[in-house]
Amino acid sequence: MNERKYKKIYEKLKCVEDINRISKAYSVNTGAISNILHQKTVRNVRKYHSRIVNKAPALVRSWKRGDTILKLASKNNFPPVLLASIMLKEMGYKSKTVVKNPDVLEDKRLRYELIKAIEVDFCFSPRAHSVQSGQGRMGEDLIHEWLEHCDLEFITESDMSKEPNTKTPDFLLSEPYKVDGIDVRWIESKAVFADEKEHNRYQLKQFSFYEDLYGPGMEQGGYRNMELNDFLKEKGTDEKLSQLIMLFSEQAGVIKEGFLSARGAADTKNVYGETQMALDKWADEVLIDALRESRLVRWIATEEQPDIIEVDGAINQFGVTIDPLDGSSLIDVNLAVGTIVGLYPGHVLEPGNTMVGALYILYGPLTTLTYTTGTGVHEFVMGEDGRFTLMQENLTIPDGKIYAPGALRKDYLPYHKQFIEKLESEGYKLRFSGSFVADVHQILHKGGLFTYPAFAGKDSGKLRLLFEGTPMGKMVVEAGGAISNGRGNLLDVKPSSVSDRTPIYVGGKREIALIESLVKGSGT
Ligand code: AFP
Repeated sequence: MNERKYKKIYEKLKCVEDINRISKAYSVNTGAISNILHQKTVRNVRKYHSRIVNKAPALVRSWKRGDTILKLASKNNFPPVLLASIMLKEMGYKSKTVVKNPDVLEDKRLRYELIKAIEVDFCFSPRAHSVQSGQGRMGEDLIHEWLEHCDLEFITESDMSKEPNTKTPDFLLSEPYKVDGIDVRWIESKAVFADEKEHNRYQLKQFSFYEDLYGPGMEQGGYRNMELNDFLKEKGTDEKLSQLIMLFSEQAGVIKEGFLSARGAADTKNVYGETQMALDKWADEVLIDALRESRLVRWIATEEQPDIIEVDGAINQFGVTIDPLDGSSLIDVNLAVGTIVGLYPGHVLEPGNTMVGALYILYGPLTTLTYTTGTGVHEFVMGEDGRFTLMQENLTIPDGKIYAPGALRKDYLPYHKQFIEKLESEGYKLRFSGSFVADVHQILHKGGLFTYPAFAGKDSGKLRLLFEGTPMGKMVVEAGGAISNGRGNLLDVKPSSVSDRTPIYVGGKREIALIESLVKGSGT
C-alpha cells in the first residue's frame, strides 16, 4: 500500500463500522484496515489522554446527568474503556480491577454501561488486550519457527533476561543475518504495526537502545488478526448464521477434551453397519446437545444418527448436516481428523447449491476452523484461550500437483484408472491420509485433487453425499475449485436420503474437467 493510499484510509477511518466499507472502497483486506484503525486509535489516545484526564470531573457530572459512557466516548473521540477507566478513577474506584470484573460494581447503570463499553472497544478492552497478547505470542512463535527453518542460532528474550541488563529484544542472533543488505542482529516482534509517530517512539524508547548494544535489528509486526466473532460481524454475515458458526466454534474445545478420554471402538454400529468409534459418538452427542439447547436450528442430520432430528421450539429454520469426526479411525494413530458441517436454509434433503454455508474444524497440529457463507473462504486458528483468530481470509485453491486417491487400485474402473495414470504421468504427488477432511484441506491449500470414486461393485463409491461431499464441495467451489461425481457438479445433486453415497472428485477445475471428459468418453 503506498503512503498516499495509507494516509487517505487513515483519514477516513473513524470506527469499527467503517472497516468493511473502506476495505471494499480501497480493495485492502480488512485485517490491514483494522490495523490502521488500531494505529489511529493509539495515536488519538496519546494526543488526548491528558486532556481527558483533566476533564474527568466534568465527564462524571455529564454521566450523572444522563449521558452514557459510550456517548461521552464518541463525543470525545476516545476509546470507551479508557474513558470509563478515567471516570471510574474519578469516582474513587480501582479502575483496573473494576474493568477486569464489572460485576463488582453495585451501581447497576454504571455496571451495564461499563460492560457495553468493554463489548465495543476493539482496542483497549481486556478482551482486545488478551487478543493482542495472544497475537504477540503468535508473532514470536512465527519468528521462532522461521529462525529454526533458516537454521539460524539465536537466543530469546527469556534466555537473555537472566543477564543483568533490563532491555532485551525478543530474539538475538548469534551471527548477523542479511536482510535487504543489512546485517540484522536482533528481531523484535510487535503485535500490531505502529503508525509512523508510534514507530518513532519505539525507535527512541527501545530500538536505539538495542542498536547501541547489538547493532542493526529488525521489527516484525502486523499479526493483528480478527477474532471469528468480529470477523463475522465485519463481513456483514447474517446474525443468525454467525451465531450458528460461533456455536460450532465453541464446541471444538469440548470435542478435543474427548480425544484423551474417549478412545477405541464403541460397541455400537451406525446406519452404514460400521463400528462406531467412541469419539464419533462423543462428538456427535456434544454437537447435537449444543444445537438442541441453543434451538438455533430446526433440522439436524448427522452421520452417526439413522434419522433426521427435528428440534422442538426451534427459533430458526436452518438445517445442518454433520460428520462429527471424519477420519475417526485415525485418532488412535494421532493423525489429523475433523468435524464437517453443512448449513442449509431449511430441510437438508436439498441440493448442495442451496446451502447458506459450510465449515470444517480440523484437529491437527493446530486446531483450525474454515468456513464460508458465500463471501469467500476464511481460515481461523484456535488460540490457547480456545478462541479462533483469523489466519487467512479469502482462501483460493492454487494450481497444484497433489492427488489423494481413495479406493483400491485393483478395483478402479477403466476411466478412473486412465485418469489416475494421467495425473501420475504429470508428476502429481500422492497424499492420502484416510481422513477426507484433512486431505481436502491440503488440496484447498496446495491445489490438486481428492477422489474417492465409484469402483468395482460400488457404483456410488464410499463417501457420504450429505455429510462429506456437499459441505467440502461448497468450500472448494467457493475457493475457485470444483466438485463432481464424474458426471457433473455434485452440488446440483438432490439427496434422496441421509445415507446416500456418491463418487467424489474434488479440487482444481482442470482436474475436474479432465475426469468429466474421461467419464463422458467412456460411454458408461
Ligand atoms: P472414518 O470417518 O470412518 O474414519 O472414514 C473416513 C472416510 O470416510 C474418509 O474420511 C476417508 O477419505 C475414507 O473414509 C477412507 O476410506 P478407506 O478407509 O477406504 O481408505
